[in-house]
Amino acid sequence: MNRPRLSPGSVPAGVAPLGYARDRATSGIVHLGIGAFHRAHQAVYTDDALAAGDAGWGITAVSLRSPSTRDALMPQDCLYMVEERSAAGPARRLIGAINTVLVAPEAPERVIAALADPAVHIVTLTVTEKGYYREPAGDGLLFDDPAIVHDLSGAAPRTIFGYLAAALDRRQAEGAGPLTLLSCDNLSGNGDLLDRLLGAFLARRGRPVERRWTCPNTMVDRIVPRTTAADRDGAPVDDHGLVVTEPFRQWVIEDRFAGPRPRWEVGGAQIVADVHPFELAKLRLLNGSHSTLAYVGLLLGHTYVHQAVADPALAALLRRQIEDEAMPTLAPAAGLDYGAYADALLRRFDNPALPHRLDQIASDGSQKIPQRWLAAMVERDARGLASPAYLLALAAWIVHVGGAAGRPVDDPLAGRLAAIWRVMSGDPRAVAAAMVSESGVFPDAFRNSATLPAALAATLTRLMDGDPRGLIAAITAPAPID
Ligand code: CS2
Repeated sequence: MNRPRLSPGSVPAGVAPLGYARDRATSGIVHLGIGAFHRAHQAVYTDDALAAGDAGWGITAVSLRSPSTRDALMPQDCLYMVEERSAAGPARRLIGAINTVLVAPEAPERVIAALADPAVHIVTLTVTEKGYYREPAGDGLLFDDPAIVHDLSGAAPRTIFGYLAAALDRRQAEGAGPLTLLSCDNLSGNGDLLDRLLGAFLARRGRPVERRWTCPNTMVDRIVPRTTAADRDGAPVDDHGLVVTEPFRQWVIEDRFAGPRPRWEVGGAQIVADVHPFELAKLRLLNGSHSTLAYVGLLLGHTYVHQAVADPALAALLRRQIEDEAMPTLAPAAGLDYGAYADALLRRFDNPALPHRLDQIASDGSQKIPQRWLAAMVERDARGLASPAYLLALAAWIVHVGGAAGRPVDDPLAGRLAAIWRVMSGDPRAVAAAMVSESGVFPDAFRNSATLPAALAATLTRLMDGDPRGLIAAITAPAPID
């Protein structure tokens, strides 16, 4: 296909242009972990603020691993399109908020210099759950992880902690202003967690640095599947940075900035006193449902989210999980209608115009399920409540990490999880027990529960009997009326 490469001079008709003149010389924000999500979320809110006249807030984006995003974006002046997909057809918009992309392993010093630049006031992060090197079952820093050991040695950093520590040192030495560190990952209390883990890293390093940063909690939401070659081929211009997403987006940020910030609220961001209820609802209702659709959906032979929610059995299971098991763990909060939220998210999942692969969501489950399912399960257990839908999802996760379908398991703990299956020779009761006690994923309250480990073993045994639909039907059958 002979189409021009996206550039300032080749923006096709029908693509909403930038609403401001770019100044790529100044960045007020450094973003760690440039991927599709950041480009479809925080960069869009920043673009809105730039268009509203908040100059100087461009983004220096950092890839902590691969050069691919830099190689895609730099030849097109870091311009790219966001394509919103719905039944109404695609809506495309140009984004110019990213000034430059650095590849950390190639130029660690440039990354530290960017973070230490006095013009930078905010560091945003989307490094995925595993980028925080936390113990999944607890919240401590994985001091034994080779990357953390490496960063503690003072060599050129590899993790967010090494980079942030080096930047804080330099900012202190050079008298730069305070920093707001904004975690935008799907973790419970993401800002507090970042603060705690960074504090643990700095304490272990043994060299104090003056505390001149804040870590507000945030809730981020937008469904952004990985861009495919077909997506790129369907665009009106050759855009190597294209991201496809849904029309919906939400960003709730705790009002605890250390210094100035762009007016992200002009793009719809909510700046609030307490993010916790928003974050819990999002993790337990949206992300928790996503993970259930992923593991149970793959087991039932589905490929995409929209197919999985169209399967009546799976839809019934999901309703059970959302309404009967997750929602009762959410305390009433002003301005939050959980029923309406759940209905809206089921409509968002049912979006065939935006195919979202279940195996993408299934990745890194060991890092995701503690805050998506296990926290709610142990809370229910403490109140004497059973969680059959969650248990089935959890059993499906265990089947998934056993590699049953011959699919590669994409998870930092894949080796450990596969070893549990091997050592236990696939015996469901033994596998369930060892997953709970040895995987490092389950919190103490789960491991020590008088009911949960046994209930999980029973559910896994029934699931492996080979009739998942029968098991779903048994769980979702309406209660007999007597
Ligand atoms: C998904 C999330 O991949 C996953 O695990 O659950 O990325 C989800 O699409 C976003 O959190 C939506 O905001």
